[in-house]
Amino acid sequence: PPFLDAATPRPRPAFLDDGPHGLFIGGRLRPAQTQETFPTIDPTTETVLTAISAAGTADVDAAVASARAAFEAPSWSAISPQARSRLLFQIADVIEAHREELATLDTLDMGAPLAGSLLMVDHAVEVFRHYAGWPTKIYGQTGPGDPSRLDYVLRQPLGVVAAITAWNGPMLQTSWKLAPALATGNTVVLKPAEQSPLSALRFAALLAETDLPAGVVNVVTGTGPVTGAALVAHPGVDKVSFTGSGPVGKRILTASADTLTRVTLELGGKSPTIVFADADLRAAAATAALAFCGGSGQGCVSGTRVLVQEPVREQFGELLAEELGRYVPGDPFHPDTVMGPIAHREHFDRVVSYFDVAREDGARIALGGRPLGETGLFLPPTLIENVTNDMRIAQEEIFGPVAAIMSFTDADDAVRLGDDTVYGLSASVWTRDLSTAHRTAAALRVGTVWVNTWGEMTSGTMPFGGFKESGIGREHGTDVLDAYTETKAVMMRL
Ligand code: TXE
Repeated sequence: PPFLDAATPRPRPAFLDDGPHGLFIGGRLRPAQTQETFPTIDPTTETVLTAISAAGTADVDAAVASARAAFEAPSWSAISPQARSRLLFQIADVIEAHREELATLDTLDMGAPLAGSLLMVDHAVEVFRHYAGWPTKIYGQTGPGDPSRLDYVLRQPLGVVAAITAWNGPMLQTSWKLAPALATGNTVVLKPAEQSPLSALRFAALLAETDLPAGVVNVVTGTGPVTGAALVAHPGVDKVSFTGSGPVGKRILTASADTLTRVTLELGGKSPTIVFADADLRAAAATAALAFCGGSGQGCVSGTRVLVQEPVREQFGELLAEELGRYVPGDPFHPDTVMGPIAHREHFDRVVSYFDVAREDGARIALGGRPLGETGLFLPPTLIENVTNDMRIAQEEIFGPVAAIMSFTDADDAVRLGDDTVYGLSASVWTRDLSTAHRTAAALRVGTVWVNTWGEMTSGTMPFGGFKESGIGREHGTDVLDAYTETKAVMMRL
């Protein structure tokens, strides 16, 4: 498919022209008090989609105050678990009813192929339905206390949650943060990434049509250093749940020290795809290609280091090259497109800069390695050889369709190499040997291991997060209940 296909209609949801695209505070969309806006840009055409309000400190204050008031109001704090559950099902239904519009907004905003954005929106629906089941299943405990006392443990919401998301999966991340926070009884101020804020604002407008009390969810748009930083430092925020880069994650953790705000961080990765010689090599090659080209490689779990056991290194390289041929970047609205543009210009330039880094370090670009087309931010799949694991391209998160291919000798060597980065988010292991699979999965210091597959997501049943510098805490699973609640010990003398 061409980069911008004249025959493919470019939808323009009416919402885009409904401006001003204000903040969502107290159940209403309203312009920022700053009166300032910033443009959001379509990476396929590099044209401005619309103007978005830029929230300042006073706006963040208003959003946090709104979330606090909603948290304390009986309409949220005193509702039954069943009623809270029904509200979450209602949110899922409203997303589902607008799935095409929300997916279209994400594709316009950050360039993912429309089919991929639809999958993400459908996933968001499932996530809200998953968490709709939790309010009625969160139990406290009784303690084994002195018989003359009744000891029990209450599990209570934290209060106001600041949810800060990145641009690479807007609706997915919105659901991952909001659904568990609301299921456990918190209220939320969401700050979407400035590069892709549209679906969060449309979602907010849709929430106003549900029975969710005003102020339970608020949305502030703006840049990280202004809006995000004001939110993180706000004394009225009880918890920050952040998805984004390592440096910002560390800054948030440092800032939280003053107020001891609870923090969950979901940061980046440099995840290995580990292919043992006994694996189904064709399936492994197809998935290894998907693992770093899907979403144009802009995924925290992207498999950007392909580690292949020595005897099959050559054969696997050929199979992988063949599979990479399927990832021709193109117009994300074209039905045949499997890979869209890079999400925004600054990031595109950063990814491109790594091609020189690779060459300077003595690696060889075997495939791809240069921008495509004149308009739009398109990059081809790029495979880099002659790499040693200490090179920058093997250590730093590039976040584009770029992978380094290396070889290993045995399972110990695979684990050593796989773990040899500051990150520990995920790994994909390919083998037909059960012992090798289980031993390698147990040994790797990562939060998720996929065996003979990659990138599979659950609606929220499995914990997700990173070891080492890939983050702190977990989203989903049962861990997430701890992440959004406090326990309270009550001891009563009888
Ligand atoms: O992230 P930032 P960017 C990695 C990936 C990417 C790099 C940079 O390698 O190339 O990070 O991406 C908000 N206080 N990941 O620049 O800046 C910001 O507004 C509070 C991996 O987009 O971390 C946005 O909403 N908030 C990752 C969010 O943080 C601040 C996904 C992420 O922006 C802030 C994205 C501040 N001081 C990038 N500064 C993953 N885990 O998947 C920024 N923000």
